[in-house]
Amino acid sequence: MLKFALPLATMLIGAALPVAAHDYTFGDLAIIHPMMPAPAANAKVAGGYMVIDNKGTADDKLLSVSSDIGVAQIHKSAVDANGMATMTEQPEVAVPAGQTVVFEKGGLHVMFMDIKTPVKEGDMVPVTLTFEKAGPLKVEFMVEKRQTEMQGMDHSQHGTMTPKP
Ligand SMILES: [Cu+2]
Repeated sequence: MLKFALPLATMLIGAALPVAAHDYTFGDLAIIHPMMPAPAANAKVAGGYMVIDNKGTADDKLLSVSSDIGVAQIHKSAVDANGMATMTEQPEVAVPAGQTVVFEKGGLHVMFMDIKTPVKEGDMVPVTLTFEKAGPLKVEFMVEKRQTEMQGMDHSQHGTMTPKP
């Protein structure tokens, strides 16, 4: 019986992973549910989202993000006075003491570009988040089901974007 029960249990755990929330705690910082919607086949860009919770009494700053799958940058989406959607690279993101910073569609996000290693739903993508005080923290972005066309439009303009040095 055990011979058959073990693979079944493994399969069930494997199936449950992609929908499970996950988070990381490093001292006073919590990185909650870092994820990216699965990019379209052959797409070279993807957005990454998460919540950063600073439970401490000292301010910190997210200075950079990096990943082996390609180029990673911190971006912020906004709509300008003319109603045009814009995206700008952020040199840093303040994570003040006692506050929560949300990376979400239409706002702050991690931008993965020039993706060289294909990613698909269910993958866990290692990403290093480097903070001014907390230092480099390693997390994994969970690749989730691809979102609607709105999500694709959100990042379509990145197709021709070249990363700055
Ligand atoms: Cu972006």
